Amino acid sequence: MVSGLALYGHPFSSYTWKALIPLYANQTPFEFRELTPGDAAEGELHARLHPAGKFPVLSDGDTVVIEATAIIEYLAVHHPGAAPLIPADPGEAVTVRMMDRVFDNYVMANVQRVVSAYIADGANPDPAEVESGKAGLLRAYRWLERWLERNALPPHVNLVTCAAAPSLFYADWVERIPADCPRLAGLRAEVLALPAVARCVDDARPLRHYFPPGAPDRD
Ligand SMILES: N[C@@H](CCC(=O)N[C@@H](CS)C(=O)NCC(=O)O)C(=O)O
Repeated sequence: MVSGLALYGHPFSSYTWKALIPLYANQTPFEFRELTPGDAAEGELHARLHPAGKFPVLSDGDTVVIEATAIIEYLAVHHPGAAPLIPADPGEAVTVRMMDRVFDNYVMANVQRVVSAYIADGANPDPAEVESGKAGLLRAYRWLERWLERNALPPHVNLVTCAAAPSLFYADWVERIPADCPRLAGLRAEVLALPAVARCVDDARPLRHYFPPGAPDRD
């Protein structure tokens, strides 16, 4: 067990970014425990920390927090900083939590569906999985475009930004945000410009060749 705050994850992992963004935004001191197959941290992850060996995982002394959303909620309560990760207003907090679920369940999940098909067979990914994932992304894009007609994200890091930034970053690589979703494309550009997000993007830049469907030459 590490004393103090430690985050287990990988610099190319979208959900690791989701937990890193609030830590960077609030300049919270922590140790990053990068997971490498076969190393001690990875062994600990599978043996003890996570029921499915997934990451990120936050440890804070004897406390272990899994699930990126719960990590952000935990940071908001126990390690608050300048960026208000969860709005103080209960009504606004409901919206923020709802949108966090939208980005995880309907954007990131569809990215993972396509990526998993390429991990299973890079040369011949299951076309049904790829098509379903891409169709799901387009549905989510159009829903988000309509939501953005009446709503906006705050110009600082909060729970929604943490979910939106990595999911939109990778989603656009899998299925480009179409021209009829200009608000969503604008939101992607805005969140990627936040310093905490740009740091994650830059740190992962040397690893792009690992992106299973192939990374485009942009961003
Ligand atoms: N619901 C989890 C999802 C975490 C997740 O899917 N993490 C991926 C990395 S981005 C992972 O652990 N992949 C390795 C695996 O599934 O074994 C969360 O929000 O933390």
